[in-house]
Amino acid sequence: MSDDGEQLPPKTKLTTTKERWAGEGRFLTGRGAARESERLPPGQHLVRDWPVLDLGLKPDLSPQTWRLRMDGAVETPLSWSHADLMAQPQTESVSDIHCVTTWSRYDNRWNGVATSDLIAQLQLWPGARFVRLHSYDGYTTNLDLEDFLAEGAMLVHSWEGRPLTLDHGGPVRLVVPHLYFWKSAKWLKRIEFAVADKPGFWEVRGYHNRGDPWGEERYDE
Ligand SMILES: Nc1nc2c(c(=O)[nH]1)N[C@H]1C(S)=C(S)[C@@H](COP(=O)(O)O)O[C@H]1N2
Ligand SMILES: [Mo]
Repeated sequence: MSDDGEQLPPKTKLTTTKERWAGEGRFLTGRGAARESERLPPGQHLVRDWPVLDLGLKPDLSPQTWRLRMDGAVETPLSWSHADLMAQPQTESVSDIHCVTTWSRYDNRWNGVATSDLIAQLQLWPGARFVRLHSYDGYTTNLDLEDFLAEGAMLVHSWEGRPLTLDHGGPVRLVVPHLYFWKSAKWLKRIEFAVADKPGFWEVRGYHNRGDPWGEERYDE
C-alpha cells in the first residue's frame, strides 16, 4: 500500500496558476444549487468542444502496452491488459463533464467497464473505504469508495463510439461524472484500495477533497 515510487511531475505555469486560484478561491459564486433542479452547476458555463487539460506529460501508451493494476486493501491483487478489460462486462453511459476551471460539456457517450462491475472481481478488506488512482503521467487523485462506485462511474476506453484518444487519457481513463473532472484520472495505471484516505495531486494543492460541483466544492476551505 505504499507509493510505487512515481516521480512527481515538474511544476508548469498552469500548475502554478491553478494552485494560486485555489488559494484565492477563484470562480466561487457562493450560490449553490439544487442537484435535481439545475443540470448546470453554479459558476459553470457550457462548451461544445472538449478541452484537453493535464499536467502536460503525455505518456507513451497504446492498448498493447497499457496495463492496470488493482491492489492495496484487497485479498488478491489483479492486473488487467487491455484485452482483459475488453473481456469484462461492458457498459455504455451518457454523462456530463464539469471541470473546476468552469467549463462543462453535456452528453458525452462513454463505453467501458462500470466500477461496480470491476469491484465484483475483487475481494476488498472489510476496512477498505477509499480509493487512490495512480496514472502513467505521475498524476494521483483520491475518492471515497462510495464515490468510486457511484452511478455512471466507469473505466472508459471509448468516447462517442471511437477509442479514447491519448490526449483525453486513452487507452483507458476513469470517469466519475458526479464530481469535478480532476477526479477522473487519465491514463489509468493503478487503482489502490485503502483503509485511510490520502489526498492526490490537486488535493494537496488546495483543491477540495471531494469536489461536488453542485456544492461548489472547488477548493479546500
Ligand atoms: N493522469 C491525469 N489525469 C488527469 C489530469 C492529469 O493531469 N493527469 N488532469 C485532470 C484534470 S484537472 C481535468 S480537468 C481532466 C481533463 O480531462 P480532459 O483533458 O480529457 O478534458 O483530467 C483530469 N485527469
Ligand atoms: Mo481540471
